[in-house]
Amino acid sequence: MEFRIGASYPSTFSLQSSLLPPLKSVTTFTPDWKRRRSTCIQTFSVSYHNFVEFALDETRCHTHLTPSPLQEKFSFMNSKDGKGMLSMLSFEAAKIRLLRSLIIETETMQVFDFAVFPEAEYDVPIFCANFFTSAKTNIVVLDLNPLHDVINQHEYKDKYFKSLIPLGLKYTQLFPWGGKLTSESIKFFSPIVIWTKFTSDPQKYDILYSAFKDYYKVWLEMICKSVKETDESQIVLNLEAQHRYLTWRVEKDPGQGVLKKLIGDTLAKDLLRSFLFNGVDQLGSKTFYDYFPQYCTEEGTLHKKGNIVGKSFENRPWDVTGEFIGG
Ligand code: BLA
Repeated sequence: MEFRIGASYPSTFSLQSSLLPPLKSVTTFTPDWKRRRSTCIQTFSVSYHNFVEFALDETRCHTHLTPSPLQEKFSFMNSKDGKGMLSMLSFEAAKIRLLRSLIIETETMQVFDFAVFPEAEYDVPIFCANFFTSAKTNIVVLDLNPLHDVINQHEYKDKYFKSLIPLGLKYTQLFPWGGKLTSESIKFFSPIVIWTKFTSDPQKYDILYSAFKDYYKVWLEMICKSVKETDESQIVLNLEAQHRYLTWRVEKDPGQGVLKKLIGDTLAKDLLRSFLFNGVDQLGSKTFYDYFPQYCTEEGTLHKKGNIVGKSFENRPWDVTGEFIGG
């Protein structure tokens, strides 16, 4: 494998030397990531490294992947207590602005955050796999996050999701709806979103792996088939949609608290803005409050007008035909 995690980059430890201050907190591990991994995840029956390796191999069957400049800075990091590790990978390709992956492994949890962002000339959805695994529970979002409205409009939904409804049904029947979630999130989800929670179970991980592979394969087909947009106003809309998405996730990602505990506020913020949601500072200049004015009251920064933002959607708000039934 050409770009195995932590194996072929001379800069693998550059972040440690440049950003992680306390040397004593990183001496627990030898440079062999596989050995470190076996001590970290011995209690888990899933390894998300297989997921990312599948995705990279599959992508390489279609296109040439070039390491992203981000790889220099973001490749490997230890947690503050020296007991956890974060492995990062990032690439670019034709039609793909950024493919990036974060795997966190500690004694008590594993996290997989994998996303692929198309160039603005393509209105293809953002591929999104977001899995949190602890001894007690698994929190899963797997989706092709739409760039444009799939709730009130049919055009974009028909273009990308109509043919995928049967695939979505196959997996959403196996993975029941995960219950209430931050209500704005639903606008970033597609009719085939897998949003679920389950307790640890090797069989479930097999199904999740299979869902991941199927979803990724259809996403790759989409990006391969997509035709470059030449209408500047449409490109601007795609760009704004991506920026809005990044702005949402950088601000509201429920993993922020965990990340801050693991690596501290400053590194967590840098990881979020510069790596995970890279582009938030470059693709647009609107702020979180421009996109989500309903949050102004929550933060108390503006007048007390607007919605109370909370959790909604107890049940799956899409019917079996992919029609939105969430009100
Ligand atoms: C919980 N993660 C969640 C939830 C969602 C997502 C919907 C349920 C709770 C909620 O909605 O507030 C994921 N939400 C998404 C995604 C989108 C979205 C993918 O809007 C895309 C548009 N998650 C991570 C990382 C960690 C992590 C890096 O991405 C940890 C380091 C953890 N996610 C995590 C945890 C919870 C969670 C701990 C539970 C938090 C809670 O219940 O409050």
